[in-house]
Amino acid sequence: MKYILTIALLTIFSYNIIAQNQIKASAQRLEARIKALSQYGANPEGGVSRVAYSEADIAGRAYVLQLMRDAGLEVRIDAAGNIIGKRKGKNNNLPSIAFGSHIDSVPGGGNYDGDVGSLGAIECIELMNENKIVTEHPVEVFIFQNEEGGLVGSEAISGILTDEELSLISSSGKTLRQGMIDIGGDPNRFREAARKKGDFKAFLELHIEQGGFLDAEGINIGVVEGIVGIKQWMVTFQGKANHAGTTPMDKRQDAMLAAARFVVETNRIARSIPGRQVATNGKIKAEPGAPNVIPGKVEMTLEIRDLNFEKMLSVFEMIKAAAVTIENETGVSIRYENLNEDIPAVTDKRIQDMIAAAAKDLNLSYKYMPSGAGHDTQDMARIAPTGMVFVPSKDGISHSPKEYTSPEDMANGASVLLQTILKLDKAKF
Ligand code: HGY
Ligand code: MN
Ligand code: MN
Repeated sequence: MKYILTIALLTIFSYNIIAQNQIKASAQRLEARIKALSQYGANPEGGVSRVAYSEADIAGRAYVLQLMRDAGLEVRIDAAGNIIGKRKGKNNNLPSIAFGSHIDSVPGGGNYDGDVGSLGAIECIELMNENKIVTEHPVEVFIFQNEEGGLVGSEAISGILTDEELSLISSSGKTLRQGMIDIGGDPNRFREAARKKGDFKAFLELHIEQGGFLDAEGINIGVVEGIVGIKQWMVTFQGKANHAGTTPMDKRQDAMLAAARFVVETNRIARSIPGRQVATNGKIKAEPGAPNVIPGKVEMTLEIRDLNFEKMLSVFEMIKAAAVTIENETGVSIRYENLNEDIPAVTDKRIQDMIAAAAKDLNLSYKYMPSGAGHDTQDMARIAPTGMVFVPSKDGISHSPKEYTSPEDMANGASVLLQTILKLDKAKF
């Protein structure tokens, strides 16, 4: 009799293990929620312009906050304006397992960047509820504020946001200070949002790849090994406005000419050295901005990215050296103002391998790879071991209304995220 009972218990136990590591996220629920979220800031091209602190962002935040509440999370907005949902574990003295992403977008962006990781995190809570899973560790879902404007929310959580940064102007036209107030934070207390090393067992983020490797190779899951550093400057070209008709070509101090040559040099230098570094001039403003006036002043951004911070700085030095020639030949002065800096971050090898094992258990193909995009995870890596799960971006398109990830790929990512959380919950480290 005892023997039969043991076999019966073992069968139930092993069934439970098999069942638990085969839990599949709901592609339908994720698709419905991505569609619902995409209403907030929908643009005519089929994407979103849900820039941080805009009315659309505030409405989108209310939508995801309600989903979190409905999933039984204890939800709060921290002093920096991040949305945080907590689910108790069996032992709440243990550090949390944290996971999440962002829902703000770039101007003219897509419906998946950040949204897949945010809704995927909530999906994991739904799956825990449906499968009556209570983890040992408490878990926390994060929706970071203003990721696109410089990882602002995760900078606050990791304790590196500064008062000076609060005066920066965001894509919404508001200062970070005003934006933080508008989303329920308090710029006079934002430092209270900071969390310290040891608060989290780990931080995980599900995100679309935003590049084309997974899609081109037909691979389901990306195991992110590292995230590039990002450095951004505002470059000001100061020439002399003058009459476009009466000023001879050899008597001009044309700020637009200097800026145009700067763009060519940026591109040439970034391509001239081996490696994956990238450099971009993404935003430009010419003054006074009239067809019959030689531009006296141009403001243009420069952004450099690479997994190696020293290489980023050396590319910048090469561009500055080339700019001296431009100054001498155009009579236009060129100066640089730091805008934003995110250092490269490697993810935790143990967690990378948990993600790979989770994909394998779910019969999903996977590859280890770097991230060419910046993410909140690189800030969280300052205070916790981290892991990132990528899912394919169709044709590698992102930061565009044409951004697309299929419901099946979103669900695969959320299923892997849940299994990684459960593996972390049992892991001894
Ligand atoms: O710009 C980036 O890499 C990210 O999408 N914020
Ligand atoms: Mn993102
Ligand atoms: Mn982005």
